[in-house]
Amino acid sequence: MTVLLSITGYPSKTWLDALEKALPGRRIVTEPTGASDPGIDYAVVWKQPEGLLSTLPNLKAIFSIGAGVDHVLRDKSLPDVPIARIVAEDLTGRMSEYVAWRVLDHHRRGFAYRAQQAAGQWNERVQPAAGAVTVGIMGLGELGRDAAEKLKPFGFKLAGWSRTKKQVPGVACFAGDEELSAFLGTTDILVVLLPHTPATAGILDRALFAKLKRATPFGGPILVNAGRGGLQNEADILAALDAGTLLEASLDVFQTEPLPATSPLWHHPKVFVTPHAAASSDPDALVPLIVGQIEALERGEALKHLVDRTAGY
Ligand code: NDP
Ligand code: OXD
Repeated sequence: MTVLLSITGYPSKTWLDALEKALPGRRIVTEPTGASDPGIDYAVVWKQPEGLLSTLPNLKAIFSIGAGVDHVLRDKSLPDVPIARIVAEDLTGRMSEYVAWRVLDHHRRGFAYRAQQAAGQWNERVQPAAGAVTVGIMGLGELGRDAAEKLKPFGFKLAGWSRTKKQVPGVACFAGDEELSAFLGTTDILVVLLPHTPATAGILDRALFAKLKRATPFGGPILVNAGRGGLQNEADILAALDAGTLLEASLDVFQTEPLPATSPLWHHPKVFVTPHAAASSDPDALVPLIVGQIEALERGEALKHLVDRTAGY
């Protein structure tokens, strides 16, 4: 059995080491041998070169090393084999830490206090109670539901939006295009944990920001996007921040990554930038899960966490 590891834009050595450790005696390669390598059974990928996987006649499955699969599906010549993504306590926990961190920083007026500290100002800001604030989560999947659970103990009001209707205790659940405006109208802090699909591309735009609750306890709505950069229109975010349609934003993902040095987002006083680091994929935690999936498939069992290619996630 041979596994192809194809990772671009991301250090791959730690993944290679972890795969070799977890699959002793098996062949792990980082590129096919020849144009049409018949020996490769499985591909473990992040942004694999387009067309690469279609050259492998005996490929049985593709494994994304992340929760998202837009980086896999952008290759329009993918072979017709199952694609599985990561669903893991480790990755989910990291994302919920990021969400709690950003929501609490905005809620506790981190932007205002950092600016005041820089100016040497002692000035207590109005601090709304958590119970007076609604955190609206776009995407009530593995990550969105866990983030909601982790925010609950602080006492925030919670809302969530998904494609199909969900029942999550303590979360006001909205679904579909028809309920998007109602969801946005209840939201003070918008947390985005959607996948990037044809249906969600560019969804975070001027029109959407205008539907967020205006009279929030902070004086305007706040955006936190850790989903994908392709969800957001960055010119619209900047215009909304400058017009006050958005008060502040925390962005972990960008239309172009790394974020170009010329982007005004880097230096905007109302923007907090992290380098697509909200929930890193840790090979030590995730390789055992991928190897477990390969072993299950070899025993004739079904793969878990399969991707619906038509829906795009
Ligand atoms: P899931 O597939 O478990 O959840 C996706 C959620 O989005 C579901 O609730 C789904 O609805 C909803 N959704 C999808 N399309 C639409 C739509 N058109 N309209 C409304 N809702 C929609 O994914 P995860 O929670 O595991 O991950 C979410 C995303 O987070 C990933 O795809 C990835 O892009 C991003 N991510 C970012 C990381 C980072 O470090 N910044 C790390 C890991 C992930 P339904 O429930 O009805 O299917
Ligand atoms: C992922 C990511 O999809 O890290 O897991 O972005």
